[in-house]
Amino acid sequence: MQTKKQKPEAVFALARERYAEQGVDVDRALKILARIPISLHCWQGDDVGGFERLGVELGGGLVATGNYPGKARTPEQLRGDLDAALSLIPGRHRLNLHACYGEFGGKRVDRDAIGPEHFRNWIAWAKSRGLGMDFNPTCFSHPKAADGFTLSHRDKGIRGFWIEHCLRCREIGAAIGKSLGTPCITNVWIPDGCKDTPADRRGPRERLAAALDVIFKKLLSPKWNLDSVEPKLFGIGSESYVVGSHEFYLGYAVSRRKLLCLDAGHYHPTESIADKISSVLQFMPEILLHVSRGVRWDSDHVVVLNDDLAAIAREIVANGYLDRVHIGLDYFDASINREAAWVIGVRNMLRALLIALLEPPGIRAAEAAGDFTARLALQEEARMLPVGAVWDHYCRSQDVPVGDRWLAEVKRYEKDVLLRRD
Ligand code: RNT
Ligand code: ZN
Repeated sequence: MQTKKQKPEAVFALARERYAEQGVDVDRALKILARIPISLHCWQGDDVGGFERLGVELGGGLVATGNYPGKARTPEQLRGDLDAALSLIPGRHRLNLHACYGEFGGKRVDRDAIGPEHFRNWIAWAKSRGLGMDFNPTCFSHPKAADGFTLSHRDKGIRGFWIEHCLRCREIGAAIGKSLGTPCITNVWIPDGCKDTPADRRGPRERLAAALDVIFKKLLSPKWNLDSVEPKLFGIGSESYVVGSHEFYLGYAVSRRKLLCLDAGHYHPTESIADKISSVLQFMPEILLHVSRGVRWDSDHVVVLNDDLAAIAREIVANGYLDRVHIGLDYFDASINREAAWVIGVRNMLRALLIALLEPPGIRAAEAAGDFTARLALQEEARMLPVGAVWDHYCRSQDVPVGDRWLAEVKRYEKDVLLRRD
């Protein structure tokens, strides 16, 4: 009779054999998976709130619906929540921080006055956990962004304010990268756009290109900071016109040698970013992904393991782009436990990568031989391969909960920590 301990490993051994029959080396796949960092977005922990206490609502067309109890209200709470989530996720990852999460010691420090010192605690926390960090200017939820324009604003003073903010964010990014010994990706996204048909589409785009050129003028070592720009087709309140559209930033990133950030929720609802990866990588060395899930008009639902996600992961892995594609998550759901939202999204991203790493080579071989019948047959058969047993083994070997056991941990954390906050 098998003991409880032996049984799961016996299941894994069978799965490994099954994959070996298909020409897949499971051990190699798991070694690669363990080295892929996912950048965890801090903003899922408090509905994109931050710690500035400006008394303004979430802006820029970003909406976090729901009022699930227990959201983090202090940096200590948010770091505690991130620790709790990370303990349920296999592998070593990164933290993606927004500028509005700085710590200002009760003082009012406006966005054009922030510096690395306001992020000291975050950097120390990341260092002690062995995490890399990424960074973002916060060009929304601010009185100077109230009319929906920032870097492309017609008013020179307002434009200058946001330019200064972004300049400082790059310096903070470089300070972060230097402290942690891994480049920080500083990603610029701005909400600028119009609800209704604009009379001038050209002016704001000319102003945005000029503002970005000022922001990126100072060269910073790519060892510490990498700049990226994030397009969007339309947003809530910018349905008719977005200054920083896909074509705008594609052209900008190619001509200025910047990273392009592809957000899965920023395109037409039937358009997938998976197909864009091998297109844009013909013309730029690296890109950033904001993995998200669009549903109808919302671009930021929790990432689930669907065909869209599998296709994104597959394009990265099958094309050998793991060192050129930086993977970050970007969603915010305030209607469910926020810890669970993080854990579900990251575990799904990793599972999608695992599926891609375990793809039977026969699929590509069939295509190369011109046998499209076999390609489709093998693609569909591959769906039933025992990836679950491999994933469970991976979680076990990384000392994180197997299967839905992480949920009990989240519920315990909710009862002991989160519910005591409200
Ligand atoms: C908004 C962009 C952007 C934000 C974060 C909070 O549509 O996706 O990346 O979600 O900066
Ligand atoms: Zn995004």
